[in-house]
Amino acid sequence: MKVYVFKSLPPFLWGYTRDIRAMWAMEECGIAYETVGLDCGPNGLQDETWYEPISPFKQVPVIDDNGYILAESGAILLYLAEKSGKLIPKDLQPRAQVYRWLITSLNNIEPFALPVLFADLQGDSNPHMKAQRPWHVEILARFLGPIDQMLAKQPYLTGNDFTVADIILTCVLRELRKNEILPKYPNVEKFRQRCQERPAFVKVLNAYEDRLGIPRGSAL
Ligand SMILES: N[C@@H](CCC(=O)N[C@@H](CS)C(=O)NCC(=O)O)C(=O)O
Repeated sequence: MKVYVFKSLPPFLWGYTRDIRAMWAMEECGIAYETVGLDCGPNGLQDETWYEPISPFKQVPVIDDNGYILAESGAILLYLAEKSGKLIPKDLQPRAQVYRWLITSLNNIEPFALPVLFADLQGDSNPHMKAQRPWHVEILARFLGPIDQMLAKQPYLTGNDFTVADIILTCVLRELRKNEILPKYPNVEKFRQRCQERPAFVKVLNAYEDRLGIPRGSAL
């Protein structure tokens, strides 16, 4: 399988990009893959016209499974899990809980985590984002508080088994990994660390840093 990923990035984006999600899931599912590297220019990937038939929005990640093209990190992870029969239960009801937590991560948490990250990265140069930061942090509390209580009782989002929903939530939480928010939710932070200690994540992050030509640990 091919996966379209970044091979160059400005430093402020190191470790935040969504190509990590796809590669991490492929490693966990035991799917052999080769990467196709793209350079992130001043306009992101928007000038890469050749890439438009593969990704209409000109974004990564995209996978190419023997000519079958799929974009969107959440859809890609569900496809990889269902194709391999790993990281997702077989029965409908427990499987639907994986959909639920994957969608919660992308649809409830990430829409507020990302503006906080942008506020932190852009600082005074973006007063609009900076002014909205406290409100975004307040909304995040609505989600992270109950998840913290849940993760006090179980290691992963749906219980004892690691699933693709845990990959997505970990990567969304990584958008907050350098600010003051996660230490307020110790079980959430322990969950993030636990997931990041998995050999598949460590392998993917090392390869990510090597591909970008940046020092080991700089995208962690
Ligand atoms: N909802 C999409 C978002 C993809 C996305 O925003 N990718 C970013 C990197 S993390 C990208 O390719 N940016 C380059 C650009 O937009 O020009 C997903 O989850 O896959």
